[in-house]
Amino acid sequence: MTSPDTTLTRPTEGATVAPDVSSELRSALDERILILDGAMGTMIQAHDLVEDDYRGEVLAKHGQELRGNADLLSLTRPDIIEDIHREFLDAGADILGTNTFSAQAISQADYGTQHLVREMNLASAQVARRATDDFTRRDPSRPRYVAGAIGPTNITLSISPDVERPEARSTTFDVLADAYLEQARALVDGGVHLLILETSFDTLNLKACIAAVHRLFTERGRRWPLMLSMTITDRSGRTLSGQTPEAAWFAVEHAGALSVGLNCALGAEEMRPHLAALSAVASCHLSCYPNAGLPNAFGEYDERPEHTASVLRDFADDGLLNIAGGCCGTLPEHIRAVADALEGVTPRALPERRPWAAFSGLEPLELRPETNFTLIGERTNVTGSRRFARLIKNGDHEAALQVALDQVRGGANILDVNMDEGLLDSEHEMTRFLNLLATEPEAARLPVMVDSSRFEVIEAGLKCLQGKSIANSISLKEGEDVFRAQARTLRGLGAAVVVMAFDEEGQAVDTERKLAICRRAYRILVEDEGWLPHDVIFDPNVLTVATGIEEHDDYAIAFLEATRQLQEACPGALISGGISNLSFSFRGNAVVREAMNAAFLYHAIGAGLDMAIVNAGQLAVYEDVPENLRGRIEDVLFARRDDATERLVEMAEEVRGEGTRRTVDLSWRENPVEERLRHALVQGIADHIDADAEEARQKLGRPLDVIEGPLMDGMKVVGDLFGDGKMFLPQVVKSARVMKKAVAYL
Ligand code: THG
Repeated sequence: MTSPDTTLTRPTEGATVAPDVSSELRSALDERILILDGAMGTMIQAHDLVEDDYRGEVLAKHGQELRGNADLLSLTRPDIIEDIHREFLDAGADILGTNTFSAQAISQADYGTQHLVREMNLASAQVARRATDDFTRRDPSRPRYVAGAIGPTNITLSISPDVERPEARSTTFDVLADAYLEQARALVDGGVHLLILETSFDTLNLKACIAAVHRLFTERGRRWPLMLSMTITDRSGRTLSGQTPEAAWFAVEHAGALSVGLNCALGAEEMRPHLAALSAVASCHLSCYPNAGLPNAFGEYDERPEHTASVLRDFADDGLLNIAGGCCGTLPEHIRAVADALEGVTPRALPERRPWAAFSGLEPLELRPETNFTLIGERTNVTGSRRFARLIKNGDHEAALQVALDQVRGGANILDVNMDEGLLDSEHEMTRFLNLLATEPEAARLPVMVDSSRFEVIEAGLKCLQGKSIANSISLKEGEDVFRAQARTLRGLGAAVVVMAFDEEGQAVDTERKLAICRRAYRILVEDEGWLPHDVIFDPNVLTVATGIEEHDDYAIAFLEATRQLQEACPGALISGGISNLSFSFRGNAVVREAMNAAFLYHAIGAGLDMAIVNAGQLAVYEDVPENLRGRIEDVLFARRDDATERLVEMAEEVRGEGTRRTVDLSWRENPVEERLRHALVQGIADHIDADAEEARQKLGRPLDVIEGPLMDGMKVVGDLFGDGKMFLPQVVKSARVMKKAVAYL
């Protein structure tokens, strides 16, 4: 028995794979702004097609309604699709998008036509190629191209389909990637010249598509040029899944795309600030194909072609365009007007790639040269926090999320998440927690560092994150082959990587081995595997000092020295460390631990450390560590005396206490009001600021005297400490908050 569907002839034999046109396209893009076609949907609607048109012969007996499944028409009414393509070519389009926006198994499942995915894509590519080949033949001086169009699908990987269960997802990264792969494979077999991954409303979907396409490239031993196009859903300037255009760009930079840009949802006018934002960061070509304005009361697009064209012309004049066309509601007249308006206008010059690191969550995090220091919050770690471990084990996700929020509010720029615990299903917990984190906008702003000693857990974590994330960590522990394979997987997922100074021989403890291992890893990653240096983060192992074991005496020195030398040895790479490891031997004595961590961090930053995993929000200020304690700590750090550990242990007994957060040491409240204000500013304590400001006002007279007097004096201290590297930006931000509160009160 044959079902009607299988009577379709598989056009595989007739398939012609397109030649590689990347260099041709790149030189065309140097010369002029290339024109994309307009909307397929609107043009199809104008044909008033009925159910039978969608069914054709092959689906005559299909059990479900098919009207509205536009991509089927490439199989059942290729004549109409070819006519539409020709109208757009005639209007001046250089590049046609295939009629395949929803032609993957996930979207097609709605119509029960997922078995036709390959045929639909082959047929769509071929019908578009018939049109472009004809135009190119007639005017070889102006070749036309077919871009295989891949839409976002009807699911979103970053958002729960169930309001009751925010951690739930409709499908997985891998299932989505497989669907994209099937589609992309058929498109290239059908002869498309390039691929356009468009209307991206969730960058995690887009990353799954990029992973699929890269798999295809590996499979075929060649690349096809990629266009990426995101959709900013509304005037909020965010994608549907909440990302800014910059954050999205950093997350997909690894795709090596020919272009990135915006399409759909907005008219050209509304796109301007978002396109400008993208242009400021994207080092590839820039595209824009807006809707014909915003929909009117009837949901129709009625922006006049001249208007669309004049706005795009403005963009071009401002150096924001390399590729332009139209999305929903744009007709051949729009494309003609756009092509005319952009004729002869100089395209946007390809910018240099920034020479610094960038990560993202919902928002971007750039480590510009002037970036003081980057804090990675350590508390969302089941091995690093008994409390967090308990919350995860008990399934108290609300409170676990609050731990992340506390790190953010404490000044973390990145969140380290670790679920490595023998009794936990770490992959499952990582996935669940990261999915949950994505629903908390304040925490989801930040990039995530996925921390695990099991590579599968890292991979699982990265597949939940739409931003540019960091894998923590890999090493040469299991040799070079495993290292390379893991690095390739991470790169395919668009992650940056922490490399621990660890090799086949074990963990590096002295400066020479730390350097030698990092150098070797750098050679492999940057010189062989083509990693960007700033996607590589070296961790030269912060090891515990003051253990009473003599061999450990030089651990801090070795870390600092390795940090200093790595900057020259591995140019461009970043250096990080887990600071709290240093003080494990003083577990239970928070005052000493915080003081040790603060002093070590201060010296490590001085040595060139770029970022550190710390207990954000509980960082002591170096200058505030009492001088005698600081002296004894520095004796330990720099192995300045044989009895350094003993002397620190001795003092530790005297200062035993609970540390910054839990101690309610209110002795500073007894000082004169000017000093109290200074203390509050430096420490970022807002609790008493209103009362103190009031007291100062009564003492000094006018509110302005308080602001210009003790408050400004306090901020000057903050400024000086910051200038000397003794305070970090997050601490300064806290000070600024206190200042603001005082001023508001006054
Ligand atoms: N390098 C890299 N990643 C790392 C580390 C590193 N990840 C894990 C760790 N080291 C950094 N994170 C922490 C987290 C917590 C603590 C130390 C390092 C810590 N926790 C308290 C303790 O164990 O005493 C827990 C106290 C509590 O239960 O609240 O000190 O070096 N790349």
